[in-house]
Amino acid sequence: EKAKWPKETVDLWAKLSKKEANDIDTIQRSIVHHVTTTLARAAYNMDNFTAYQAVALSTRDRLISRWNETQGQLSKADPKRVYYLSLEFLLGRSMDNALLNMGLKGTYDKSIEKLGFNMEDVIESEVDAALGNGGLGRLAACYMDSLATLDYPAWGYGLRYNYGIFQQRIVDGYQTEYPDYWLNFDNPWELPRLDISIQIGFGGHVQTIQDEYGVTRHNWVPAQSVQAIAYDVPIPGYDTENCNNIRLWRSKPTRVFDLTSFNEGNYEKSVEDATNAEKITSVLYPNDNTMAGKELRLKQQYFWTAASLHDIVRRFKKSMREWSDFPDQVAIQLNDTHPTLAIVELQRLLVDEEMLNWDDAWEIVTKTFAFTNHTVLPEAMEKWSVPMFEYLLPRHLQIIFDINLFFLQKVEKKVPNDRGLLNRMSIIEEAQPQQIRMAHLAVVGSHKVNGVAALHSSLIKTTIFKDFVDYYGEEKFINKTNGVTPRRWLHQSNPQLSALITETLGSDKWLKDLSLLKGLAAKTGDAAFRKKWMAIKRANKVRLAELIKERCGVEVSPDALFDVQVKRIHEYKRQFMNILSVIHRYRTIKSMTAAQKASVQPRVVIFGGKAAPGYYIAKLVIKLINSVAAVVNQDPAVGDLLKVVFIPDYNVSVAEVIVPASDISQHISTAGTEASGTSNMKFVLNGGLIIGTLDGANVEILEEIGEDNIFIFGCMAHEVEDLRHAQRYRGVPMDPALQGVISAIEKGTFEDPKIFQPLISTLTVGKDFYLISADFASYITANQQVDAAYKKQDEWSKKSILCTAHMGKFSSDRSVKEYAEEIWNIKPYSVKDEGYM
Ligand code: KOT
Repeated sequence: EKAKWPKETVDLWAKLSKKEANDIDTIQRSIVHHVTTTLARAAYNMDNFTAYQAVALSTRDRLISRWNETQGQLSKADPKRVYYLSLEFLLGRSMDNALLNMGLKGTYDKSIEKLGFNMEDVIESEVDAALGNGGLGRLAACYMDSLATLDYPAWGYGLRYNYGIFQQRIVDGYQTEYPDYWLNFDNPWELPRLDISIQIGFGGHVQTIQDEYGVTRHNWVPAQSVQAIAYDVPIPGYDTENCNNIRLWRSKPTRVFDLTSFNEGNYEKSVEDATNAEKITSVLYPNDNTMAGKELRLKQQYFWTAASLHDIVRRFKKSMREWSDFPDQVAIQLNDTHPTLAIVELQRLLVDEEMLNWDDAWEIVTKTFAFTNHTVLPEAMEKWSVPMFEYLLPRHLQIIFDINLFFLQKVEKKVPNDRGLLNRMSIIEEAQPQQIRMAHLAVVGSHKVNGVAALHSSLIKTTIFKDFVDYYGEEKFINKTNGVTPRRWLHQSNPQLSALITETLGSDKWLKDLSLLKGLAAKTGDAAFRKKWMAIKRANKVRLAELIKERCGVEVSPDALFDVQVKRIHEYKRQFMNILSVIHRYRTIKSMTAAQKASVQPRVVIFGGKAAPGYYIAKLVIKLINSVAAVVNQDPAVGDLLKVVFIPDYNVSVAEVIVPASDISQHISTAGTEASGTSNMKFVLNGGLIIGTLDGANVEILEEIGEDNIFIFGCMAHEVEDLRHAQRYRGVPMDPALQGVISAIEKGTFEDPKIFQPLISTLTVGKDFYLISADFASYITANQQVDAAYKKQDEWSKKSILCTAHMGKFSSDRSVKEYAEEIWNIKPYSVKDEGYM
């Protein structure tokens, strides 16, 4: 104990644990030290990867100092914290981000340059942390950046998957999946906390007992248990000493359990149990916006929520407060329904283990939790079959049935004699077998429910949660429009533009107050500024052209219009409609005379994105894109007027190259299907224009940047139902241009047309669920407007500047502040720089 140490020992510790200095000499020494000791390499025998490892370790030392200081000061002050529970954290690379956020990038640049390395090459050696599918996981990462930057006391909780989202390679035009071996080399961005280990039970039975006061108590006796081991990932804020934490859990066999079988001589069983335990955190489910319904996924969800809650409760108990104070110390945000079991687990801990009565416990639970909904797609709604659930979590099932019973009793009291209503609102769906509706459970167990863009938040109130709005009232259902972090998505990914903005605005304050970008609007009339602005865009396009050459083997001109659609491949996102319009463009060019061709705006159409491995139609879309690319790119009649590329293995670090280089990007989901979208924000922030439907956050982007700076087309959300009906029952014919395109595919213009028949079938009149035919004509027109606008480069450059200037709203700082003030009721706590660990 420190208190017992003599003064000289205390002083010695204080002296030696002073933070590292950050001058070039100290940093160079720390890098070389890591090369020669930690990595055991000779300083003269190094490649870029070794340099990366050493720089990463040196950066990590500085991160850990801040992390320690922050967590130490927060433990003492013990303010209310928010816990962000997410099955996905799509962090991407860490080194560049950590150096920029800690203000050390410049010094490290110089330090390693003198050691014979170039920072950009070294950065390229880092593998992405890809523990997420797409928008939902990347949103969690942006929110962690903003929470730390704004000094909010916040922890993320997730799973440490051995394999993140699969690697995509294109073989003969088809997607093939390869495992993501991201942990093959040591991961310097995590701190293993082997001392923090929690037992998690599964299966077994429930004992019912009368306690000494005659009260019925339930005691769950699990049949198996696994260990959860903590791995901590430091998240440094930008321009602050604060450094938050994401705690990721890894599953390990329980030693006790393992040894029982082993000692009984049943070695095979002991090894099998061990393997089954490790399986829980072995792989991220690769489905975006669909529910797989697999037992292992349910195990992941319980393993993660139980470990996290145990940790949160243990931390709360250290403060010796009353249980009723729990919601004043703890806010828990549920990132979609994936962590909804946390609601049930907290109720179980309070009632079964802490002996609170049901109602008091339930009040604590509902005051603690809030729930974010990210999708209205029916195939994404989580439901768990009751028999499977009962087998894994028998006590939790009882609690869910009780929560449902008490809830439906209250509904019945408010609205008597409405069986239909009770059926619709029940947490249990009466199917064969019965199903647990996780979204209903999440709504009932939370005090606030939010959607992720204005349109989406109002849609959920009239569709999936309508009955709940009638019952609870409007105030429980709110909007929190998504945002993105300008640190990664402008400052880091587009350093030249960031520098120009800082120079123009006279300071870099905009990086923490994005509304300041509006100061750029005054510069649209400044021809010299416009020239600089467009030169940076061109440099970014040159860089992307190099990546395309390297990954696709296709040469593209940086003077063409770069047209980008990068996101998960899904029918509702309509990459299919995009490639159909590209075929239309190809056919149009082919039919032109040389004179006509002279006025065509050259375009490079860039696709990227992964399809869920079991999503047949989505994978066919990838094949079609590659087949079209193969024909178009080698057609001398087209030349540079049209190029098509599919960039394989789209991920965060590839996005950092693509986003700053886009002239126009496509956000063209059927209205009402894309909850928000977040890449739309990143593109516009980087001065890229967008073409899109009135869907998700596009609606609010239009509001901010004005209709002159965005290309909107297609039907509106409220028209979708009628259009589908008309198509189905009044046989509205297919759009003629679309018909022409389909005929071209069927004639074999792009490989054997048989391959694409299942795709084409989705457009059959009456079956075109995503309304490609209904929107096709207006889509083609909007694309022509893009071409015409791009030809007027001066006007285009003004639009581009105004796009960036008006994106202030879409910083994740704004989103996070709203959550903190309107849902979590937490306040910033700024760590004091005391210079000691
Ligand atoms: C659903 C189930 C499993 C995995 C992911 C999902 C999911 C992802 N649901 N919604 N999303 C996306 O979330 C983003 C962040 O809010 C939105 O911008 C996007 O529109 C959603 O599709």
